[in-house]
Amino acid sequence: MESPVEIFCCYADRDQDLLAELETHLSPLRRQGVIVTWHSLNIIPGTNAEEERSKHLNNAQVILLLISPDFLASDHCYDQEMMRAIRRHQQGEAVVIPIILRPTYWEEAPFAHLQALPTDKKPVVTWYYPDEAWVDITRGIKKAVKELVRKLALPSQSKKSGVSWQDSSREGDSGKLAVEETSSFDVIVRCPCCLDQFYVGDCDIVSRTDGRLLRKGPAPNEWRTPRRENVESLTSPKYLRQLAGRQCPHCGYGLPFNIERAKNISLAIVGDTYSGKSHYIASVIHTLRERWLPEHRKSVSLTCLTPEVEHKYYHDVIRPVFVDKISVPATQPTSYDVSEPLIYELKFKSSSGEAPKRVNLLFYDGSGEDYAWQERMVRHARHVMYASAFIFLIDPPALTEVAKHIEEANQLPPFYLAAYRSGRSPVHAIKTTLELFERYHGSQAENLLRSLPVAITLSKADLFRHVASVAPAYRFLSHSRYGKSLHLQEMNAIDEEVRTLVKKYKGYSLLRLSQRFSTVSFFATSATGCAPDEMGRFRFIEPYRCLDPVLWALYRLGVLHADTR
Ligand SMILES: Nc1nc2c(ncn2[C@@H]2O[C@H](COP(=O)(O)OP(=O)(O)OP(=O)(O)O)[C@@H](O)[C@H]2O)c(=O)[nH]1
Ligand SMILES: [Mg+2]
Repeated sequence: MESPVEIFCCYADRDQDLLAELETHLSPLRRQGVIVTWHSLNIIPGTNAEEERSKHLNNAQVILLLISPDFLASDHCYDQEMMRAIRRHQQGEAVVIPIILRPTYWEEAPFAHLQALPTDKKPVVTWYYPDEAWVDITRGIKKAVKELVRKLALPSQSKKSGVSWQDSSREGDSGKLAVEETSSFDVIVRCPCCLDQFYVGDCDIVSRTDGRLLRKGPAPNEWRTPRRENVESLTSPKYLRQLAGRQCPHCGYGLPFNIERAKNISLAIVGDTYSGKSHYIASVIHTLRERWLPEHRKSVSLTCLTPEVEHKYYHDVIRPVFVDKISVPATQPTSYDVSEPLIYELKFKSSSGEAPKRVNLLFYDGSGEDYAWQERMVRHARHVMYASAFIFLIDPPALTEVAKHIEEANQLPPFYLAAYRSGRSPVHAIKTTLELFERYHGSQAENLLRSLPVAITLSKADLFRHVASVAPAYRFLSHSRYGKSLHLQEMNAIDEEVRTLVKKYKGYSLLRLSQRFSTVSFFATSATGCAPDEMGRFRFIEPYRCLDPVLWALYRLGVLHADTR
């Protein structure tokens, strides 16, 4: 909620003095911007009083009934305002709080069942120190407002989500890449590391130059709403000099600087051990930087928001594969509960002078063992449950018939195929993911899965060159063109090709499983372009089609336009 809660006060004319007292005691909440109050004395002479009154009565989120014998005796207060207020309360549109001003016989009134103030319903004027009664009332109102804000905050988050996706199915938008922003702030976000949700306003702000705490988040017993609603920007010179950033209030993870402004898109790259995940992620990053970005430099920029994670990934995977041309070892199953993803910001420049639109792409490189068992996945690879899209990698020789044909072709050293025989079905990792996703999301799972893009991807597509019966003319064995827009037709043709291939090699379980998804497409990619030798060395590194599943998912999520012709 951005605006203060509007409070309407119903009172009898004879209680004007007590209304003034109440107004005075509520002034701290008004100053904090938590509430605004309205009553008939606010009516400007010359305006239509009745219209004004009913407009505010119908809009207020909290309605105070100032109860006294005069209130109950007044037809206007009783029949018009009070009854209307109670109806709104019953319909869940407003919260009604009776405030007992003077001794009154109200036990049988229509509001008798509502929680009244002050505490113990002792009329204000009967308190020895009436100020104490007003303080008690102010506290009660603050508590009610806080509860109301808490209830309203979660649904309002989806309306405020930073990016509203374009209807990217429109034709004729070729040559454009775009996202649209509706509002500049998300108040509630999910930590990319521990994956818990939190209010951005609750975060500590720390210096990224010397680690100093610059501003502590509100304490648990503090009135948090103002800081949650008015998230402090980090663009002031004071913060910029310190490269200030926020920290997750749950796990202390240093959040990307744009956490509240960019939509986080988590591309879950899931596959069994040896399916090629690490080489694939390295190749996606390499291709994004070296091939895709140069084509779009005028309209998009790509920035790594996790330089330390990238540095380690560069050292462990990207440099060995792309510079030294050697294969990297299997990713070890993690013993940590949380894993830090690689995060890249895609910033779309705007020609109209508006603020640039941003999305963050999140990549988690997990071990195949962590995707093979629900018990491990739920601890070490929970990100799959919050995925924006899935890229399932299938190792072609995991399909028995493909392995047989490669063996017969006798072009690869035997050690190469031996490694594939993990004994698990080629669809094991997909099934485990699906089961956990359904278990976690319950009745929502079907709906979520309907809209989630799922790219079923044969990794190591270069291996098909060793299978004599695969025509070299297959499109997936050619390089992608990363022109101005996405070539959807070509992707659809590859989807057909790969489905036919999977059928030909009797990958029926994979085809059956694919029917569980509504937004699904088949791909074939090669992260390296060739297989490593016995020493793990590649003759050359020439990835192809690795970006296809990523770009397709971004298109399906409405981030990118496609050339649909
Ligand atoms: N022919 C070929 N081999 C590949 C390709 N990508 C990876 N490999 C080989 O496949 C093996 C497994 O690749 P990884 O990327 O380590 O597989 P992973 O899915 O990360 O495996 P885990 O980390 O154990 O879960 C390595 O020996 C790679 O050299 C490819 O595009 N083509
Ligand atoms: Mg790996």
